Amino acid sequence: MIFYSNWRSLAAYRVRVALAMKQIPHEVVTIDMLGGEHQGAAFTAVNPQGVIPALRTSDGQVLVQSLAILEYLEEIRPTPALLPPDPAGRARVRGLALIHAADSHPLLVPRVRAHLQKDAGLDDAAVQRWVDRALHSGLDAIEKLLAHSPETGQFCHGDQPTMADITLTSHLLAMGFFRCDASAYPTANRIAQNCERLEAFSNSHPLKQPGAPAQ
Ligand SMILES: N[C@@H](CCC(=O)N[C@@H](CS)C(=O)NCC(=O)O)C(=O)O
Repeated sequence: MIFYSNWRSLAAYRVRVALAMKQIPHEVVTIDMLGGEHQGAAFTAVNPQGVIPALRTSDGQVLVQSLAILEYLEEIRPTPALLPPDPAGRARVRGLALIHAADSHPLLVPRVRAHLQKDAGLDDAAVQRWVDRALHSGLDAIEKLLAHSPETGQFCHGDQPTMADITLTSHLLAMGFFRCDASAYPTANRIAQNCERLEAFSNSHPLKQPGAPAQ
C-alpha cells in the first residue's frame, strides 16, 4: 500500500493512526502541502480533489477521504476493531467521528481559510474567530455526547479505542495548531490522554512525522 501523507494534515493523521493500530505495512509518500504539491498535476492524477490523504491499495486502487479509508482498513483488517460490534454502537461512533470529520474540520482546511482571506476579505483575527467557532462548537457537542453517555469508558466508546478516538484526537490536535483553549472539555481531555498512552496514537503525532518542524 502507498499512503500519500503530509505531517500537518489532520486527515492524514487519522489514516496514520488506523494503519498503526492495525499494523498494516505501507510505504509513505510525503506530499509537500505547504509548497502546493497537492494541487500539482502529479498528485491530482492520484487524487483529483487535490487533498491529502490518499491510499493506493496493494492492487493499485486509489482510495480518498480519511473516513472512507478507515472503513476500508476496518473491512480488510477487522482487528483491532475501529467500530463496535452492535449497530447502535457503530452509529454512535460514526456520529462522533463525523462531527469532527464532516462538520468541524472541513471549515478550517487551508483552501477554506485561503478563500476567507483572499475572496471574502477576512483579516487574520476574523479567520481565527471562524476557526475558534468551528472547533468549539464541534467539541462542545462531542463533550456533551461523551459526558452524558453510559457507553463512554476509558475511550469514546467503551474501553477500546475506535474511530471516534481517532477523530477526537484529530480535533484536539486542531485546537492545538490554532491555539484554541481546550481546557473546558474534561471528558475529551481525559480520553485523549488515554489515547496518547498508546503507541499507535503517540507515534502518529503530526510533529513526529518527516518534514515537521521541531515544535
Ligand atoms: N474530508 C477530507 C479532508 C481532506 C483535506 O481537506 N485534507 C487537507 C489536509 S488535512 C488538504 O489536503 N488540504 C489542502 C487544501 O485545503 O488546500 C478527508 O477527511 O480526507
